[in-house]
Amino acid sequence: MAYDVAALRRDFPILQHKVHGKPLVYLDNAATTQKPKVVLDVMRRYYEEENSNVHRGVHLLSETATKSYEGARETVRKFVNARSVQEVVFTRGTTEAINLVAASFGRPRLQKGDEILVSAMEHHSNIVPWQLACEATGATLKVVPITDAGELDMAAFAKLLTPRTKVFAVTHVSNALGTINPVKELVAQAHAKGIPVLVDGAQAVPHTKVDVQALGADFYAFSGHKLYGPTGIGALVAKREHLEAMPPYQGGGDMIRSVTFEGSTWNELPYKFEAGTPAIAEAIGLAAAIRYVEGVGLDAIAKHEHTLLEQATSTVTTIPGVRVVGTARHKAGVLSFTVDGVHPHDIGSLLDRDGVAVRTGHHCAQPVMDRYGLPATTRASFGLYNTAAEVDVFAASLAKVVAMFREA
Ligand code: C6P
Repeated sequence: MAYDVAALRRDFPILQHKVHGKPLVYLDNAATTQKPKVVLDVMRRYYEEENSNVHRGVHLLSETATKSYEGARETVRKFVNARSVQEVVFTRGTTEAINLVAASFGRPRLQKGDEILVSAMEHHSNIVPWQLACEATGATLKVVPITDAGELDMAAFAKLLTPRTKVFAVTHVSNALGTINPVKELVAQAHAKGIPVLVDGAQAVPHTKVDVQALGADFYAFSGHKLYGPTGIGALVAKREHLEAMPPYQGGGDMIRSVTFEGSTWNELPYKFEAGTPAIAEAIGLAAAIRYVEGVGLDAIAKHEHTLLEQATSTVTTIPGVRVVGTARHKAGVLSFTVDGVHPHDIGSLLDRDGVAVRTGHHCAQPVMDRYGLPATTRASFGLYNTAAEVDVFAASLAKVVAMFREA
């Protein structure tokens, strides 16, 4: 079946809105995606018809809410092909998932002389939690360098895997460069030396089919809001043997088996890691988003976004002074660029006047900017509902902005 982008756009109410009197051209999908009506409807219906706390009540509403919440977990499990629902921990998002692993898996295993290995293209969420773990334990953070094109330096990576390395944490897809990393190969190399691997999948799950068993990752983290789902929900998918060995991350209701003042014992997986009332409506919304994305088809989405990326790359590079940052062989729908003599914030503000939403700045990846000696870039990122006509509007607006600065 042909990819019917016009029909898909009708599923997203916000895309019918105008900004500054112009049709919205939303190219900030790497920051967060818009939500289809099915996600909004399912959350509204939950609050109107099922709202109740989960795992607690014997009354019908609580049982219904629990069923929906646990059903959402099964949807996530199937989506990434985890072995069991016990390996799917709901979190607030990627950031919380990585903090959980750094705190509960990292810290107890680390001591002075140990190393955590990350890459030079990580989001701050996959750097700072590890820095905190290093500070607390005396371990050291090591960094796999990247090439000028924005690919991992595989030779350096191989050398940096040593008996001191206790965890390798790497992004599946870079939010600042668009690079798709060869995760399966990275995991295989790390595992060959007995090193567990955390994969930050925040930018991967919306654009590519993820099979955690095939990848072999020990931990896989992602956020719902980049996957056309709500904010405040995401998942840590982790091998059961790790989760069993790890202490709880937070204490509170639902994560305990028994509590006395002398001590407490922990609930079974995955509840041991879900303290307090969870984001119930959001989990249900995430499941609806997953069903929606699967209905469209991840392969079709990836192909569509790749076409837009190629169109955008070839068009903007004809504009004088435009330089693409991140030219890896395998890229998701992220186009970061600079324009000689024009600050990205000026570009972003002027594009906005034409209705074009892009992100400017360091994209929460300051070390990437440092690697290329840049303070910031402009980033256009594509989603399943973007069109070739929108790419033309973006490119024409950018050409106008650049011409304006040239004349000034
Ligand atoms: N990147 C961007 O504009 P949270 O905030 O927990 O949902 O996701 C954090 C995160 C982790 N890893 C990667 C690769 C990411 O891209 C992000 C979020 C957004 O690029 C917001 S900073």
